[in-house]
Amino acid sequence: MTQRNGFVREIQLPQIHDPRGDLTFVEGGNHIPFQIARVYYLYNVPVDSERGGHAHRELEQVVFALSGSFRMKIDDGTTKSEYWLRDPRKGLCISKMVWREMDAFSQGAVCMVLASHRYDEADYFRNYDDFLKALESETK
Ligand code: T46
Repeated sequence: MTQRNGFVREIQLPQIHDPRGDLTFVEGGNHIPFQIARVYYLYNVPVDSERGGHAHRELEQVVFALSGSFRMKIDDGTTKSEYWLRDPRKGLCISKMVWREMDAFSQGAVCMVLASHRYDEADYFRNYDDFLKALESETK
């Protein structure tokens, strides 16, 4: 773990360097701060695509660029930040209640996500104002 910024932190995975090709591994219960319930990946992403645009009530995730690069824009309701993912050894761990948007995909980019829960549409805030209202009610 290399860096913290509120609700987001970077996770550095090991790399086994080898002239035959590099190898990186992820161990549940070791590198990832939650039990992995789901893995999904984005591929065949058009370079002008914009994804995300939502927050999650409970879900935590670690996002990797396995190939190529893209930008993640992060908003915890108070602070906005940007992360460029381009190293398959480095994941971005995103807590619950964080608004995220993704863009600037390079040609052939592959994004892999390790998630703490199975897919549940009811876990999403897809409306930014609803997300802000929920944050406000949490702090009351
Ligand atoms: C995030 C970024 C990186 C499923 O049926 N199962 C799944 O596991 C997922 C993730 C999605 N879906 C369905 C739900 C929607 O009908 O696939 C469609 C697109 O899903 P979503 O709007 O979540 O896709 P993205 O790429 O905009 O966002 C996803 C994650 O939800 C999000 O948390 O950080 O990838």
